[in-house]
Amino acid sequence: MGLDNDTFQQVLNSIDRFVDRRLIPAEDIVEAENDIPADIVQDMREMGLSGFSIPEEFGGLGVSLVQEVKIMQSIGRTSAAFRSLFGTNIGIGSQGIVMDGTETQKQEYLPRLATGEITASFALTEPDAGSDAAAIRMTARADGDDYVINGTKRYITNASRASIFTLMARTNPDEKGAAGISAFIVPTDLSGITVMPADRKMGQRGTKTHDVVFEDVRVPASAIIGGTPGVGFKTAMKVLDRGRLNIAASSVGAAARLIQEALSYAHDRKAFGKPIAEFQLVQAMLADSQTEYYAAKTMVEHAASVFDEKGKAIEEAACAKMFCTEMVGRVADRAVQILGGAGYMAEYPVERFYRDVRLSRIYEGTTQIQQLIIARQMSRKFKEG
Ligand code: COS
Repeated sequence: MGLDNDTFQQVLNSIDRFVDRRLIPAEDIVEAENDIPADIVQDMREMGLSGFSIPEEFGGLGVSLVQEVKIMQSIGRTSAAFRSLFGTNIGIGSQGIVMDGTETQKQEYLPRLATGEITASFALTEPDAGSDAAAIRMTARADGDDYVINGTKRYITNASRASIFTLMARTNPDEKGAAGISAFIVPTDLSGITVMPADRKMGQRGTKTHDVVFEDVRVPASAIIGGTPGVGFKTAMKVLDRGRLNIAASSVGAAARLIQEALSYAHDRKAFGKPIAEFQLVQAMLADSQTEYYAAKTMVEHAASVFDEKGKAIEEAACAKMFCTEMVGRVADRAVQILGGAGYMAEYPVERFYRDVRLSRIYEGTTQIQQLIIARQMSRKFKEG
């Protein structure tokens, strides 16, 4: 499964080089302009970044999940905006189609998602349904051979860049929970769809999230992912399990960058007549960060190997999401502390990373939701004996 080792190593090396030479030098522009320059968007497409998780038969690279988390660690070393641009194509926006789509749906959408010609956006969250995803209210009412969609989605990443939404809506109004939900592929240019202005956020400048309002949006029944109504919640959960490994891996990448920034500063900066890297209290912070980084890296790669082997890794993905995102929060905090006053200044990347990584503990399932998933899996296994 995935690419052979030599080919993969070449891909990873070229992504590493691209991150170092092209993306890291552009971080300040993204921060200042709150957008990614068009020439970099084009270069990212040409690198094949939109399609590495999409199977080869549909034009992607078809990497394994272990390989994917290594790529995401590399990309995690730079601004979250870059990952966010193609992240919905390789992750939560496309994977519902990859996992549960019909052959026709795969043929129609995956090749264009793989090249980055079109962008897919994942539309689950609503104003009154975040952690309790099964509480969504958006309706998709059957009308002849069509469904008519009404409601509002919230914090939808890439909504303004997307050509399609993979969207969860309630097709059975009598069923209040998960069983009444179906997943749809909805072209974003249909009449009745309004993408609201981009949200203003604490960090992650250059990423775009929006409310999206649906008023009597008509789609054919063939837009239901996999063709079967009532199983959309399960599709969403499977997609999120995989997506959580992506977030975990990019957190590991962000930690690597933060440790590098802190280490480099600690060797440059002198106090009391010597580099602060020679003081044991600074060394303790560096060592704690490196140890946690190593544990997180090992965990996410192992969780991905379980997914590759068994086709799912619900508990492992939740453990990795929780540990890696909490870890990078601590690493970012220590990096600011090591840089001292400089760490609070926008001139140094740790200030931006500190704000950017805060979201990791929230999106694609908060730490508390991961705890709930892990404990449920533990109890289920305990009861099964
Ligand atoms: N894979 C496959 N199926 C799954 C699944 C998974 N990971 N998790 C749940 N399901 C299935 C269950 O097996 C159940 O099916 P059956 O009724 O046939 O047994 C169904 O889905 C409902 O599951 P459950 O009862 O566990 O649903 P809950 O409403 O209790 O919700 C949580 C479960 C809390 C885990 C879910 O709402 C969640 O993940 N919330 C966070 C949402 C999130 O991450 N939002 C971020 C938005 S995207 S950026």
